[in-house]
Amino acid sequence: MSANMVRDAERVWTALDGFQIEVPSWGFANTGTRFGKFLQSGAATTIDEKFADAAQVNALTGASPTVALHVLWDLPKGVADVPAVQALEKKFGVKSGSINPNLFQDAEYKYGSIANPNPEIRAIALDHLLDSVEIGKQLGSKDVSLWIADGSNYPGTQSIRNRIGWMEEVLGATHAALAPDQRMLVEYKPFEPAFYHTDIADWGMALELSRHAGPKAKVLVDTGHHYQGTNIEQIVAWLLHLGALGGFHFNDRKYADDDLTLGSIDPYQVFRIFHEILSAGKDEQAGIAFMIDQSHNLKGKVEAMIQSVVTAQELYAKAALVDRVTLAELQQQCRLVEAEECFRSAFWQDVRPIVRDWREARGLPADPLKALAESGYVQRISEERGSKNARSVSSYA
Ligand code: LRH
Ligand code: MN
Repeated sequence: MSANMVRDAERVWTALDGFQIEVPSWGFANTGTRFGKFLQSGAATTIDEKFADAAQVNALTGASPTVALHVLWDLPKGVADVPAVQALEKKFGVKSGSINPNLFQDAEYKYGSIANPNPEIRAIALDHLLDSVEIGKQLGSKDVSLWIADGSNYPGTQSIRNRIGWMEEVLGATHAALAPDQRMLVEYKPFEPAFYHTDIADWGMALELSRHAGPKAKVLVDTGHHYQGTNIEQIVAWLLHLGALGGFHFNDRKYADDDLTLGSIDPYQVFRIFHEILSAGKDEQAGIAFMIDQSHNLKGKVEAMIQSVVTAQELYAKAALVDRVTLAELQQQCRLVEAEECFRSAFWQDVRPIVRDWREARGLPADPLKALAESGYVQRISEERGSKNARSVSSYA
């Protein structure tokens, strides 16, 4: 093995030993679009099944020890469901990760939740946020991750200014309820389900709202929540510079918030984001939450989740191979082509053999997807869950 190969292996192994990415419970459930759902017999419908699938992904990849929970989908009885979730954590050996409130599906949120003109509705939304904070406290979860779908569909129908003030009030009260080691992550999204204005539409709005809320509020970057052509890694660089980057929802897209599997359309995008992260100080890197946020409408859900974790590991490993010392010199001297080649050559490098060796050295299967196929896990859950899933509705409306 050449000295370069030994150096590369060390860099990749060190990077992978520190890399974890959270999987979303809803990524294992039957999801669809407004045009329908293609039910899968093996899909998870109960929180038990979601923990079982998350544990399978972690067992085969060694990189996803936590599962993100959506409160109304996973803890419909709120705090009362905490003991049951704690029992599942013990049974399956994966911890509850970020707590995601649901402020978008209930009828009373038609004109918004925390930005709704009606103070009673805002109070209901705040209650749900405070429940979510309490659930996080009892489960020992660090992050309460907020996506606010609020907005409007027609110009002139809502006061954008008033809504900012209402959001600040509710987010301030939510921040005040956080435990010392808890954080709230503010996610932005330019549109959908609102199609004229969205109250938290971009990183600037999320940044100002999190700053106004307090020091435990940070910005969450969902890679699918940007207009075409947006330079996402530049937003990441800014948020790092401002100490405001809380974490990511990774997925991929060709058009809008398509929630496709990570790296399936533009893997170079994820590589460029990881490069910004790995170029940051160790303390800055420490607080950044990596999470997957996808809905697997066509692919097998457990396969797609394993494929996404493996792809994230490979792209993180590639980013770890960038010779950042040489790159900094070339950038400083504006030696453009050499700098680009220094940067890009890491992306072109096939890290899969090194990653396979790392897996085996860590007692993990060299090829997680192959191991899943050989385990018969998907066949087993399809048989166990098939009849129940067959009864669930496929139409969206
Ligand atoms: C909104 C979003 C948000 C989740 C939801 C499942 O598009 O990205 O993070 O709550 O997807
Ligand atoms: Mn998201």
